[in-house]
Amino acid sequence: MSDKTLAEAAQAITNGDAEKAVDLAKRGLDEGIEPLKLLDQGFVPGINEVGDLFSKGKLFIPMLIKSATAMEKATEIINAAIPKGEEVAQGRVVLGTVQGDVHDIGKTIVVALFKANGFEVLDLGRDVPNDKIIEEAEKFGADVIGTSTLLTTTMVLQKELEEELKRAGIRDKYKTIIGGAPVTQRWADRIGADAYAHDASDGVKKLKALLKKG
Ligand code: B1M
Repeated sequence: MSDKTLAEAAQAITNGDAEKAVDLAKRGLDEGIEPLKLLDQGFVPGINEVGDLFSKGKLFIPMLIKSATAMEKATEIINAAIPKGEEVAQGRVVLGTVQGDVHDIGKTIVVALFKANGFEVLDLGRDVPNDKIIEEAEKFGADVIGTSTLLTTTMVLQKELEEELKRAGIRDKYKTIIGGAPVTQRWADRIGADAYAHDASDGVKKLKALLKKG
């Protein structure tokens, strides 16, 4: 039963059918499918297929937007179903998608999972300038600054954030974590970020490790 729901979830995204995606998100949760499984094995393969078709020129912007809307609506329901973490004060994280980039579906999943694991998270949203990220981190008393980017053209903003923190003399106050589809461990090493995470669960692991080191 649940395999059928997962396959249908992917299909609803490739069809750009928001109503169906919402129904399937609810149905999947009712069937007892774990929220992350529902995303990773249901909806995410659907949006990845859309991305592949788009890059091959077999699908165009209006359909990309329809599929993205369906994905956003389904993700909203599933994120809300991720169990809320106990306030165990694991640490404070400021997180956003870098300036010039409006992709936020993955970032929002990361935020939900960080919160579920007891981290206090300030979600700055998408298209956020680096100076705003730093200003908010200072005000929030963050331990960690996280950035997401899905565009190769905006990855450089993650590098510039490292540089801005150094210039301001506050790089040592924070740990930094980066993610997003084109981002790699190699990029993290190159720009001097403290951690890279390939998905939301990996992000939680990396965050815990970062804060343990002190
Ligand atoms: Co666009 N888009 N898009 N898009 N889009 C990509 C990224 C692209 C790869 C598609 C393609 O060509 N195959 C391509 C980028 C190419 C490149 O840079 N090399 C692309 C393009 C070109 C564009 C536009 C330029 C198109 C245009 O207008 N001509 C435009 C850019 C606008 C802008 O930002 N300035 C654009 C617009 C859009 C939409 C608005 C329609 C929509 C976004 C809606 C939204 O986010 N609210 C959209 C979508 C949906 C996609 C694809 C299809 C799917 C992205 C997604 O949501 N994935 C994407 C193709 C793809 O990636 N396969 C594509 C699902 C999500 C769960 O995964 O975001 O990777 P992801 O997040 C994961 C991990 O990466 C990680 O954990 C998450 C959960 O597991 N992670 C972190 C992410 N952030 C993290 C942070 C961490 C840790 C882990 O710590 C801080």
